[in-house]
Amino acid sequence: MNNASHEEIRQLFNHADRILLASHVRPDGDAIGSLLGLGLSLEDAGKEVVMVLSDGVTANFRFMSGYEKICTKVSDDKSFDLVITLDASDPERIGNAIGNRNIDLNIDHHVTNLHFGKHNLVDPLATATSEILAEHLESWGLKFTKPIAEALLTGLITDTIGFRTSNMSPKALKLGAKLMEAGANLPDLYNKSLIDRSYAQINYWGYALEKMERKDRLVWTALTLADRKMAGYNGNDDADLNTLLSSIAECDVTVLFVEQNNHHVKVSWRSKPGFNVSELAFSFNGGGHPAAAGADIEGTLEEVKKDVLEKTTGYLKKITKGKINNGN
Ligand SMILES: [Mn+2]
Repeated sequence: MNNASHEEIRQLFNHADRILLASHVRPDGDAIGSLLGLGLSLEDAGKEVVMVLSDGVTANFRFMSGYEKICTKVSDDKSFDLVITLDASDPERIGNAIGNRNIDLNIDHHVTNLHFGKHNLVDPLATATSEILAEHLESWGLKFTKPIAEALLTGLITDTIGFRTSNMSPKALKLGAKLMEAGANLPDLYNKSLIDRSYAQINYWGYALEKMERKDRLVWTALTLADRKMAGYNGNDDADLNTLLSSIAECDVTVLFVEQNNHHVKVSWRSKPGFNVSELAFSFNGGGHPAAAGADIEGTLEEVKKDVLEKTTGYLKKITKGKINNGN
């Protein structure tokens, strides 16, 4: 599956006036950062740009300049010369934000990406979609300004949880430095995107932590709709509880169930090095990275929990057995 050349991408941008950009549901820092990074740079190049996220910008990322330009839906009768998705491994991840438009350019770093665009730029070695943009924006004829550098550095910081995920590379660190040189303030963005939390968010964690369970080296818990209501938490995301769960030393894999409206559950897996939870997510039509993956699964919380825990336990048994057989 071939990637588009940088010259091809430059030509796509040159020949388009009206450009639609979208990223995934329950947006994280990289979804918002890559969307704003590319969107604002195309706007600076004189293009008419529409940026869309079907869930909008979560409250904790509203420090990013230009976020208010992001809308939640584009009317079906509006036409565009170019439709771009960012940080989405699968068109379903975009939600209903762009209707059934064809996707011209798919820029992403998930190893499970389905290469669904007419043109694709997928780099699974990149730590973030924002990293791909930081590396190539200039070769596409676009420029960095301070807000663009801030958006991309936020994406890089959040997807690497502060430059510490196992896929971290010298290249990502160098591109981080390049973004700092373009005006982004690392400590400030680090604090705003990874450290600052709301009272409701921590309170929401409390409900899930009370229910946390453990079997061998597997830990799991759930955030229910009732918990969300009681804690007064506004988002439908994991409230970054995954970061806390993955810090538990005694486990290899953690699973978090986030109950959504309309009979479906968002499931996310986190794993230690040596495990690949993206395979598990993929088997539930989800996707992600070896150490962090997720899927949206139809069913009640109890049904989904049973199915997911069964498959995850089976996967862990298979891997552990393989490790023993290999003598390591
Ligand atoms: Mn990402």
